[in-house]
Amino acid sequence: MARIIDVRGRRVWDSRGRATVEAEVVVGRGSTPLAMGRAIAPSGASTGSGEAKAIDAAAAVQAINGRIRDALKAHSVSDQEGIDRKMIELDGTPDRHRLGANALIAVSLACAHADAAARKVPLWKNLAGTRRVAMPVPQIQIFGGGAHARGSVDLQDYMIVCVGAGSFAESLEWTARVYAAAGARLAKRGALHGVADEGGYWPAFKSNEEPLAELVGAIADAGLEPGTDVGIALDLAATQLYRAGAYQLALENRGLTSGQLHAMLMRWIERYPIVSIEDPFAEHDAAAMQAFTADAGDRVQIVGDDFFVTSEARLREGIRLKAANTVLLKPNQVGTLTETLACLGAAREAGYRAIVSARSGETEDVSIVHLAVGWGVPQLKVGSFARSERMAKWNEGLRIEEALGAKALPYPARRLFRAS
Ligand code: 2PG
Ligand code: MG
Repeated sequence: MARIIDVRGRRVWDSRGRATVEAEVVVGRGSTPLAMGRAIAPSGASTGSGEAKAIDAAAAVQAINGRIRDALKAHSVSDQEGIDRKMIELDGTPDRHRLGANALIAVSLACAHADAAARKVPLWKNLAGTRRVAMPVPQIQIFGGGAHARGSVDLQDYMIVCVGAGSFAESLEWTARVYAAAGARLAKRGALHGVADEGGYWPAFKSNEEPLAELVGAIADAGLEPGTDVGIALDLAATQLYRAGAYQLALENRGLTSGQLHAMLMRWIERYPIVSIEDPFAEHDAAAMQAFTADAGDRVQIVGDDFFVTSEARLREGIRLKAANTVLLKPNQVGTLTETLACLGAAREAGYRAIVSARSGETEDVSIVHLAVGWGVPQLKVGSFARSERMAKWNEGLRIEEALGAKALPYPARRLFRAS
């Protein structure tokens, strides 16, 4: 059994040029090093108030090199739950602000990598064990707005889901075509202004609905059938829109009540091939989530991100209320892999869907792809189809799909999104 010999932290930089924390966990038998695992904490821009709190990167490094290292030395690296519990106890705060959720997630993930490395298997395989797994279906951003592109469209993510694709690789092939077509359309009207935080085109539009029509146009330009081949997924990140008692659409100079926003989204579902809507209402607006789920939940996936913040307790409350039908899993929102898995377990028990997601502040770390595959989560969201912190993850998915080969379970896109 491999035990933890050393844990070290390092201050590194993320895709927004902000400091973050990397952890390395060295494991061995006796004092002889056998393997090392490494992971970097991501960070969000549109964060839910219920998220575990990241602390200053330098302080997180200090916590790793001090209290966390002391607590984890000699611990069995295969005991992920014990490792995570130990860090949670050591932190002792409900929002993990003493040691920092960034310190915790970096170490938690680095331990998972070290365990896999000691067994000489990829992380996804170590997590899957003897279970057969499928490749996850990507949600890929084409236009980025909201908190990731200040002063542009109000909605945060306009994404596509290749609902008719037969494999992960084919989903990426189609996405490349749609992404290029969307860029060409913007260029044609002189509105190509670079990309937002997650690599989606910087959205130069006059309304929040216009990007939907543009997406349909881009899908068709790419030679694909809107709805049949490629559907649309939205993340409103609506907590960010809520000010002074209304959902503010600054671009359109108007504020909407929950009821008006509900009506607008219902209209959009009628008009466009929308298959998934994330955070359609603010994190506190459970009544609106409930009403929307009752109306639209049998037609589209309704995803809670800020609404659930990967918290098992918040998800269980949402399940009780029948609010949303899908949970977004972001390990750094809660702090450890064990807590993320607990949230996934609660979702599965209740028949809720799950999506593993990266953050808007990312790095070359590709752990998230391994988690989705290894845990058998059928969907993955890591931003757009540009910038290497995003492409590194899509490319890692291609490697895993190749390694899985014929042993993979059927690719779940059509089962999830198209009634056959
Ligand atoms: C989200 C994420 C990723 P952030 O809201 O789903 O798109 O953004 O990491 O800024 O919370
Ligand atoms: Mg979100």
